[in-house]
Amino acid sequence: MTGTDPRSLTIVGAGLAGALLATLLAQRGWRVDVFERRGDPRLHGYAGGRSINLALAERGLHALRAADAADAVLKQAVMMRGRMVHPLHGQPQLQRYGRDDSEVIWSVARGELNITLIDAAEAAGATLHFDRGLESVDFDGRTASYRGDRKLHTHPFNALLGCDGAGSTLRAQMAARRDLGERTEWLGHGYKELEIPPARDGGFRIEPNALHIWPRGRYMCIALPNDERNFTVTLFMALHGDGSNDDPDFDSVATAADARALFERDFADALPLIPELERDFEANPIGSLATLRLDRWHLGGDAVLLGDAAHAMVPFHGQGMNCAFEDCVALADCIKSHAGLAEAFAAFEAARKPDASAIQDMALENYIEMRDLVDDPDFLLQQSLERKLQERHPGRFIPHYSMVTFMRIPYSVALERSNVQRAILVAATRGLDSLDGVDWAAVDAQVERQLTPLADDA
Ligand code: FAD
Ligand code: 8R5
Repeated sequence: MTGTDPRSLTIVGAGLAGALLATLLAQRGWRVDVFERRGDPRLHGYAGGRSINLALAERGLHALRAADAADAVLKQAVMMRGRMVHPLHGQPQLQRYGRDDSEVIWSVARGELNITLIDAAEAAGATLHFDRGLESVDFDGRTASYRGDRKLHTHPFNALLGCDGAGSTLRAQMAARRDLGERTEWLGHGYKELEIPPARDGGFRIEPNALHIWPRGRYMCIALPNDERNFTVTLFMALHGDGSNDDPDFDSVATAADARALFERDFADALPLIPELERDFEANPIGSLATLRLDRWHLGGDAVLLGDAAHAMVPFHGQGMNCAFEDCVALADCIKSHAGLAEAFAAFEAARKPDASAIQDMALENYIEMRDLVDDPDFLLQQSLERKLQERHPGRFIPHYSMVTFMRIPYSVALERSNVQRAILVAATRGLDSLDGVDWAAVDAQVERQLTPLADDA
């Protein structure tokens, strides 16, 4: 056991961030202990059991490359080239995310990904302690107590790195020492997971290489492919009605029969794909959605938070894990380049807080885009102009989605540039129904004036 050895670090949580951070730090010569509340997923299967998949993009992939884990993860991933938009009436249409198959996102199974990262952490020399849930921290005595095997286990620490997710116990323990300025902004919408199983012949029932979206205005369904040839469908809608419209909500769609009626009316092409709709709807809980903001992520050199524990976000940009992975690389770099941990944690917080806040805001905005705009003619015209301007101004005008998903420029820079670009797109297409009437000279001049070129390696 490492304890107060100044070359040792204690990570709380062996989820996605914890396991990756353990790998990066162990590779750099730190003695790393990781305490995880759940059992070892390699022995007991992944907690929850359901196959949940996540979209992995360039930021996350880059971090996995740093831990030499990218190839193992991509081997089990399904490529998603774009959004397959399923309108209420008419045929589904693929909207590509990028210019070609080098600009895609990847659907990965959370359980397999976590296991790959836990293996990498152990191979790099980290020590994992499963069935050990952090319960309390004595910052003065520099010990932490973990519950497991029906006992409390107390271990000394040099510093605690909080990767224990949105409901972080370490965050609560830090907050008891010092006000972290914590706010939770509830979205007021929830989600429910359903499943499209493989076809009778064992293949995929719908296009596998896409992220499917059924946009319905103020609510939607999405589906991500799994390498087992099934899809995880997620229904997002308001928790409660506000009386201003007839939209469904989780109060009024409460029973399995209500869910069937909703799908018959609004998701008719998806309904025959979900044979266990009733069972899924009754068995799976309603997930909640919120943005968590903190003023402070660290307590001197004693403890620091990262990933969901520091900045949980709504899921609509598919960036929670990608951002958490980017945090891991940033924190490992700060620890390497600063003499003391207090300085390292402060530098990490200063560098990453504006970026976390930017992706939190962009994730909220992307709900509107996904549920409402993806089949809106004005929005589609703005998107086609966005692509034209990318061709006309390479390295200068870069589509919003690409900056977030295919590049590693800071999220805060992506947000700032997206706002400038959106104003240009909206103004240039106002009143038009095709790009024929665009005043190219004026638009080109605006682009040149308002946007600086980005470096090639951004
Ligand atoms: P987690 O992965 O949640 O890990 C926290 C770990 O800490 C867990 O292992 C937990 O058991 C452990 N723990 C908790 N409390 C304690 C304690 N007291 N002591 C010890 N251990 C503890 N992000 C994307 O980028 N793309 C997506 O497509 C995407 N899809 C998602 C789909 C779903 C259904 C959900 C719920 C989230 C999705 N996300 C996605 C977000 C992503 O899952 C999170 O942002 C990411 O997992 C954050 O990593 P983390 O390590 O901070 O937290
Ligand atoms: N997370 C995602 C995107 C953006 C897709 C696009 C959106 C489910 C709980 Cl809602 C969502 C995206 O703009 O076309 N990329 O990846 C993942 C998403 O939801 C995940 C699966 C989810 C939390 C439930």
